[in-house]
Amino acid sequence: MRTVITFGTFDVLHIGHINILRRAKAHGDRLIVGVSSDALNFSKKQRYPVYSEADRAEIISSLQFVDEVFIEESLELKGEYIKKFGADILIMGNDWEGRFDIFKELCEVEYLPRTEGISTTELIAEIKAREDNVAA
Ligand code: C2G
Repeated sequence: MRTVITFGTFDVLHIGHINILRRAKAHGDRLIVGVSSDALNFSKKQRYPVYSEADRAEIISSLQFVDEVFIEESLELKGEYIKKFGADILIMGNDWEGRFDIFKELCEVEYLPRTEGISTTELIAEIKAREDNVAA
């Protein structure tokens, strides 16, 4: 049994999230996803996600290629999570290229190409722009 682990906020779920989770699962038999906590997001980005951590975790755990979800409380705990879940490989999008190479002593680490042209930030901007058009 080969266990894959990945991490992310997965706020306002979109096709880029689906693509990376599907491709992550294809690297093994079991996919574990660490969904970053609201507090972790606030400390990294000075804003809270649109969806709460409970809703984000629920949405991700309902995807057919996701086997288990937990809340990622701190970026620094990745090594502990890798050990706890017995992960054989850590997968991240290539916006994180090189950032988690220190965990190569614990498991394989691979970065997959991001899906072009979509992000939660752009989606929020797009929705806002449409609202402004309607209002004008
Ligand atoms: N992603 C992607 N293509 C996109 C957008 C995101 O492949 N167009 C990938 C990212 O590379 C990441 C995952 O989807 O691997 C989750 O992305 P985010 O929700 O933006 O997560 P992030 O804020 O990068 O949190 O411990 C790490 C953090 O929890 C990662």
